[in-house]
Amino acid sequence: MKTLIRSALTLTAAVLISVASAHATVRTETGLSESKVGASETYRLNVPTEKEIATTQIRLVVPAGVVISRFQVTPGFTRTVKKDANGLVTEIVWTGRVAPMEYARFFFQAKNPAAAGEVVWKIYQTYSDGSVVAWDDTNPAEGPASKTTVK
Ligand SMILES: [Cu+2]
Repeated sequence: MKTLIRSALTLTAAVLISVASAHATVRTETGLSESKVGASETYRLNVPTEKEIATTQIRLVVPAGVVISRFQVTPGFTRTVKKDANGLVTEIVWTGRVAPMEYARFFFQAKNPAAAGEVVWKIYQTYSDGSVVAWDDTNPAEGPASKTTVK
């Protein structure tokens, strides 16, 4: 009986850990955290809903030096972009619904920075109650920013 309780607790802990680590991330389309200097890359923004209410909006701040060229169609979502004076996309907002236990993926093409370094993707996830989860390293333990090593 004791063993049974202990293994049940271990299982619960494992489930909690795996849920907690399902952060909003940007990776290459094949799931990598690295890419090449100056290359055209397809990136994948992955956003899991981690509360018992739906995600309603996702905002991505485009890192300096990254030039976004094209978006894959994402059914069920509308997209707005902010551009700078040179017409470069600086920010993207997707509005739609990601229900509890679901995740959404947004693919886009971009040109990497011309110099090697770490690209930091800041993601802001809004829930239906208006709460916003910041994946921007403000609190690295709770909301780490996603990074791509460009080399
Ligand atoms: Cu998470």
